[in-house]
Amino acid sequence: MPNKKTHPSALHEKAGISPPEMISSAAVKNIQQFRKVQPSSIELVEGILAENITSLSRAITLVESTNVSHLVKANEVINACLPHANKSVRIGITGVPGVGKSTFIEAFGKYLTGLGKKVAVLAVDPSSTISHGSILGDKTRMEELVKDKNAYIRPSASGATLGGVARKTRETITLCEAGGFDTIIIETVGVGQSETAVHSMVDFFLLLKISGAGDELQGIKRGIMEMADAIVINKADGDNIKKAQFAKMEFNRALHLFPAKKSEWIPTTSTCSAITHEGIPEVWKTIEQFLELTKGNNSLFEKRKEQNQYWMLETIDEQLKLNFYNHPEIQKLLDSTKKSVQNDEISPFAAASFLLKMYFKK
Ligand SMILES: Nc1nc2c(ncn2[C@@H]2O[C@H](COP(=O)(O)OP(=O)(O)O)[C@@H](O)[C@H]2O)c(=O)[nH]1
Ligand SMILES: [Mg+2]
Repeated sequence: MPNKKTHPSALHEKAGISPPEMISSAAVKNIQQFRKVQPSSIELVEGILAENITSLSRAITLVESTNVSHLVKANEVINACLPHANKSVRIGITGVPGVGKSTFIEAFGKYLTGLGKKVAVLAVDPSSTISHGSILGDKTRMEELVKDKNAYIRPSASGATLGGVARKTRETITLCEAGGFDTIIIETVGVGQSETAVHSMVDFFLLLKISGAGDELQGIKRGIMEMADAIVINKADGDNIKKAQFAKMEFNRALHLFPAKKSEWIPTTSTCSAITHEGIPEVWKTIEQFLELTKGNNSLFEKRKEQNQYWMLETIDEQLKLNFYNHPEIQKLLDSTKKSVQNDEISPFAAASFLLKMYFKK
């Protein structure tokens, strides 16, 4: 008799049903994406040139990495981006903490994106290594600019040395320019040597100030004023307008005491309010005039060439030092040699030449 099974028997197992999903497929996908192999340098470059922000951010992270294997890849990306760089206006902004740099950059940046520009905001802040980046807090302050799809805000790279932070920022400029940003704003904290570093990577250097009670000129480092292409007195609003006007006059007088600039640009002074936006468009007008002059007499490009040479030498300095101090033999000898110097057993010069000899022998 043929086995005609028309109904399931209790002796037979039912067709199984798949167990309920314990892990959501979305989460799995997320994790898999995370594990995805890192994009190649060619993929990164393609992404950057296509103005893809994720690719840009990834490339900047690569540049900022201290991992030696990343350095090779970062250099590949930068070299491929170089022919597409160099076509933005680079603006440095400095001023003591509290003067209103972040608020100013938010207002100024919004004004520029309103003109159809693509604005990248970078920062050089060596202290951020310790304080975990004051600009991180700023990023929340630049609420409007953060949301603007034509703006890109990148907190300061961390690094043990200003030279290191500055080099990374310099390379980030190249990446941003290749990524289609035509206006690069670099903020620096108004302390230490970071102004010099920023001044060496921008076309236009803006010093932000606020008015005091008649003591405007006190406490400003002469060198910083000398570097400025414009001094802008911020917070010229409310009761402060008159004082700001007065400060502007004072600074104007002081600026005349400095020697003329190679570019033939005569530094300007003005007032503005980052809150009411009064005077903000005028700052851009000044920069446009500056560009017209310095492009016309070629000093803009001359300056950039000089800056490139400067950064080449800076990078050599930095890499040599890094290599020296990371050398295993030197690391072994450094502490004991320092002690010997401290105990007057050996002169500092003899000690230095001993260590250098050990280094170059390798
Ligand atoms: N009244 C007035 N306050 C301002 C202006 N710009 C900035 N501030 C305020 O000054 C403080 C410091 O500003 P911030 O942008 O953080 O300064 P930063 O440290 O130079 O970046 C904040 O409380 C701002 O709201 C301005 O133009 N007018
Ligand atoms: Mg700030």
